[in-house]
Amino acid sequence: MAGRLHELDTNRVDKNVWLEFTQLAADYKAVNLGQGFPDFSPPKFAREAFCKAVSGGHQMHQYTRPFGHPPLVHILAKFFGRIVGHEIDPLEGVLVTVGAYQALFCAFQALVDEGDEVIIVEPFFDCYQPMVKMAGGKPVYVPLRPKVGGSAVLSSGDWVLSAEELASKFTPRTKAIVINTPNNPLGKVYKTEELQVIADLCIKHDVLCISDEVYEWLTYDGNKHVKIASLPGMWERTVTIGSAGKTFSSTGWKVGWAISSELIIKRLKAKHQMSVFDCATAAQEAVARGFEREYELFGTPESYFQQLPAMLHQKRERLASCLGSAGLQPAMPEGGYFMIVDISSVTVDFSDSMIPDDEPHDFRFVKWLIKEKGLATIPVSAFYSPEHRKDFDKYIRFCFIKVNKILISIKYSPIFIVVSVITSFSHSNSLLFV
Ligand code: IK2
Repeated sequence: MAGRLHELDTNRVDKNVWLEFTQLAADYKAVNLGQGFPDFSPPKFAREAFCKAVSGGHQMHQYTRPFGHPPLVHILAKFFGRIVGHEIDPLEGVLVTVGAYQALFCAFQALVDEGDEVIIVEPFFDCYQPMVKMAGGKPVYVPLRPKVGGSAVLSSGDWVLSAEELASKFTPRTKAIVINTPNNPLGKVYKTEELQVIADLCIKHDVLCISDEVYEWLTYDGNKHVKIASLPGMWERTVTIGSAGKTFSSTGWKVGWAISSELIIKRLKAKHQMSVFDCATAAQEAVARGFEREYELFGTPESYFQQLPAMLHQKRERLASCLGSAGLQPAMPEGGYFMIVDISSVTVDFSDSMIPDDEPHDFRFVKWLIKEKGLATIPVSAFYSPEHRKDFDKYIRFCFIKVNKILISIKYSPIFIVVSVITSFSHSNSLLFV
């Protein structure tokens, strides 16, 4: 037996940016603007719904319907049917999963076969690539790039796809494309015209679309989230993925869903049945009550889907102003709760911090920032394929769904002074961080 155990390849647990940087932030007790989760509770109505579920009848503590708790699939079908302009069968067109993460996993497992090519738009949520590979597929990358010409990149909307480059990635082996709007880490909210280019190619080449829309309610400055499934000819070929964690600021509940045609959902159900089978009943019950409330209040000022982005808009401004007064210019996110900043003007001496030199620059920079200055962020090249990582290793990502005290603390703490120092020194391209 010992021999067998020796054979087990522990390297198969890949390095993971979340594990690595969350641990590092904890080890150094850093102010954590890294991983994307709120450091405050879900809204009162959601908390109360959860408590009511837990203290309710015995059924709330037992298995529910494996493909989704009935009240939840019914309200999701009703809610999203109204938005997408398509009748959704609650039992056949919706699958409830353990967070959006498992919905992604089921989608790749169900739809990608050995040798299929899957186009992934970069930067992308890091699990897409390994999940495509696990299903036997081949990831094919196409990057969003900052618009060339003009002045500095001011908004996440300045990151665009080249229609020609995108078209060149479609081959007879292409099975699916994965998009994420609003995008993590950029905050880009795709415009209808941009989605139309993608939709036209999907229809032309008979390709499926996996659309990760976990930040769908979080848009700013009048930008509107558009569902690619709502474009003509796209409903049948799109899997739309959502997350209660992002919707109701409750990432620990791990409730997500996939919505699509009956044919596609049937295939996802088969994977779900063989992996997870059933999701936590009480959490699903609470999410159902949350959506029922939001259905009634939709578009009114009382709706959480109005209140959360309004609150986040202020946090976005606050963080941008802290960074701006330190001379760092963020690409203002149109959506989501992340902001990326170009660090290329900052020169750092890593030699004292024992940071390995075989890593991308942004990884080294973030490690240095955590270890030496007590501020945790996330390196943006983690959201790129190994092939393109080197071209995008000059950005770091800040998460701004944090209590104001934390955001303000950046401004008044030594960290902020350090950030200011970073920038003032960077202007002369000299370096002194002591
Ligand atoms: N899709 C995207 C684009 C996500 O960002 C996430 C979750 N979180 O990201 C943490 C971070 O970037 O710091 C998911 C899917 C997974 O969502 P869930 O938590 O519902 O599984």
